[in-house]
Amino acid sequence: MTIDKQLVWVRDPNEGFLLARLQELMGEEADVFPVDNKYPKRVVSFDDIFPAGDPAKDVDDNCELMFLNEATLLNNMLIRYKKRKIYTYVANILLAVNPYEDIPDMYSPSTIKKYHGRSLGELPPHVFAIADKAFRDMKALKQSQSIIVSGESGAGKTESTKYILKYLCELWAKSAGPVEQKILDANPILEAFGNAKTTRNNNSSRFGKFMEVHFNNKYQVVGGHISHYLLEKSRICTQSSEERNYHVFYLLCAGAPQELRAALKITKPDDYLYLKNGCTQYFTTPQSGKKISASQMSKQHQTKGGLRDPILDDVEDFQRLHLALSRVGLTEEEKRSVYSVVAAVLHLGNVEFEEEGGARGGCRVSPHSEGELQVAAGLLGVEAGELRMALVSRLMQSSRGGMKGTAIMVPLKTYEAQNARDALAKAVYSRLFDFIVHRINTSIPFQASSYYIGVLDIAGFEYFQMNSFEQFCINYCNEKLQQFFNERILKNEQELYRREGLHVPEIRFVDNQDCIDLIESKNHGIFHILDEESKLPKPEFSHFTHAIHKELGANNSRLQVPRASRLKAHRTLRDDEGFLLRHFAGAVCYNTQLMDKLKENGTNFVRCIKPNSRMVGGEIEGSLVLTQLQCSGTISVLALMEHGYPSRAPFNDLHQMYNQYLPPKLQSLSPKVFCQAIVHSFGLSDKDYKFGVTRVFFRPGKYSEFDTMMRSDPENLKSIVDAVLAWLV
Ligand code: AOV
Ligand code: MG
Repeated sequence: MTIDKQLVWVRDPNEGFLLARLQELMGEEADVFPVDNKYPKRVVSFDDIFPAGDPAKDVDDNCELMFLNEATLLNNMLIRYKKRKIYTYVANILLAVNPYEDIPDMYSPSTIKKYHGRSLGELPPHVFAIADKAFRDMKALKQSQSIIVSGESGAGKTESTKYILKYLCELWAKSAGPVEQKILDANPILEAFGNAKTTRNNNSSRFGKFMEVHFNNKYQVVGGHISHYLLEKSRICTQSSEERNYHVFYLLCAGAPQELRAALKITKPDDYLYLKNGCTQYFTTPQSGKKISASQMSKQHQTKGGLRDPILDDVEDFQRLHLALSRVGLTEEEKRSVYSVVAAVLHLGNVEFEEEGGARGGCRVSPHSEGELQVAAGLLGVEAGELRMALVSRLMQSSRGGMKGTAIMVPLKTYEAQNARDALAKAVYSRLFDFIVHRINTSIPFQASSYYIGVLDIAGFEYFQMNSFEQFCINYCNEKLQQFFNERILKNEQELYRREGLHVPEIRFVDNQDCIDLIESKNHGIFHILDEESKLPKPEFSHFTHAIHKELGANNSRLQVPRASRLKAHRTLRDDEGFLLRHFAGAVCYNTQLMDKLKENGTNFVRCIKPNSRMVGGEIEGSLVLTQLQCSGTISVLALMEHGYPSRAPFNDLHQMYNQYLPPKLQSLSPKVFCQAIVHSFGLSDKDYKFGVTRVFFRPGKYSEFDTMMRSDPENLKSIVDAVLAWLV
């Protein structure tokens, strides 16, 4: 059948969607001509064709699109990105596309002021608007709030988190007082010790954090607290090629003053085995954000060879770290101790072992690294002899008849001593990280807090060529967070509509509960099997993998045996070498005191999107963005919002919030009648709101119109009051 040549979006594997004209409909498919004639005409299934609306028009809230579907959502984001509008909403959820460049005035003090006290949707979408909403919800609902920032590695979570904290601290501080400054100072410190360059992000957070800003009953900032999760420890000893260890090691080697480096016996990064896998790649300076030329760098501090980065200013970053450590209250002596521990880890990494020979079959510290051992022991404040013994032998307690017997020293083989050394380095560094977070927390003054706003920023979903236990944990966290999002936004929302009798059509979404069960189920989850394996006298990779497939493999669509053909991005694995878990974001311990917190609080979501894999500004790849939108559940939310009511307020709350603006005569109405009266009189169309059993619901964007009117000039209010009075009569 030939039809009117309607403009449509058709799915395309590279671009996400292509604009095309419908040519002919044939059964389940249609013949289409892409508008851009560099693409050939094609036959496309109806499932992959979406109505286009006006493809040149962009909107702030995707729910305002004339046709609401994944193609129009993607198009809206792409055309906005090209205009440097990086933010959009899907109802109350903020989508933030990483601009990879500074956008003038985007986060300036004047922009902060502009967003103060304004409802979501009054001004262009912004991360500040979400921070302001969290604050206003905290006040109105008298409930602590969480802002959950998610997205894959490099999508912009940490930067967004910093802007949210900046907004909260700058706007509601009594004055620019000590609490706010300390919360802001925490970031360069945490990043120096907990961030590193990976192939996906030059300043990748290798730990998760939940930063709380506490408020008193007058809603002024009175305190702060940081919780941290899952620091990646393997990085301390090894990094993949093109990746680096934690920033602080390079700051110390290349940025610290000569006197300090001499005292710590620190030379250049290339001299340390733990830093050997450094990269040559270009990357922006993580902390100062400033680019400098190689010639600007002090020659004396430049690092050589594979580790040199022409635009990284280690000197300036070291100074920033030093200052921030002072500001959170570390004395000169304490700072010296912190640097000593960092240096000790490097020296420890250079301690090598060799077979001792003889009947005992043990090993000894190689004579050429004896000096390193001495320095490491000195910096850690332990006896070199004790450290040596601890590295090359293991204490074993014999037992007889349940009684403890004599302790004997068992010599270790070379590879065992290497493992012991690495385990010690990891333990020392991660304790140092704990200490630093603890010190930051104790330095933040804390008065009686009534509520808080917590911002969650965890390491994003990731997969590398080699994915270890730590990627598994990171991805598991992301999986849990996705489940929370599904629950809060998709399940609970639909349940609420049902309870309140709104008759909104049901939306299906990808439920990831089965994936979570696969990991954490008590008797046969992956964690359980791992736990069992670790209790065996001789745990083995192949045995563990076999157990996983045997216990869980049959008929489990989430679990697969990796095959070289399927694992383009992965190393080729033999069947006994691993397993492939299909995460929500594609085929590739959590703290429960956190999940509970999130469940208690009001939630606000920021979904960060990575625009391209080259990490450059101005470039956006449709299919990459589309995959992230699909995986993050955003498309499902869009479907829900096509008929849904994202803003809602209990009658009592609305009554409390607005009765101060209305004359006493109206204030005495019961909350429900009060709400009915003002909503009816306000002039919203019937489609824009619905009355449930306990609350009133608004279509996307409508509550903000309503709120703005209610709080705006008296003339508006007067006309509303007149209309209410007329309605009541
Ligand atoms: P992530 O936190 O989501 O990744 P980041 O917040 O570290 O990602 O962002 C990565 C890089 O993108 C930053 O270092 C900046 O160069 C740039 N960037 C991000 N947001 C902005 C912005 N709003 N304006 C300008 N540049 C930005 V990870 O921690 O790897 O999961 O684990
Ligand atoms: Mg990060």
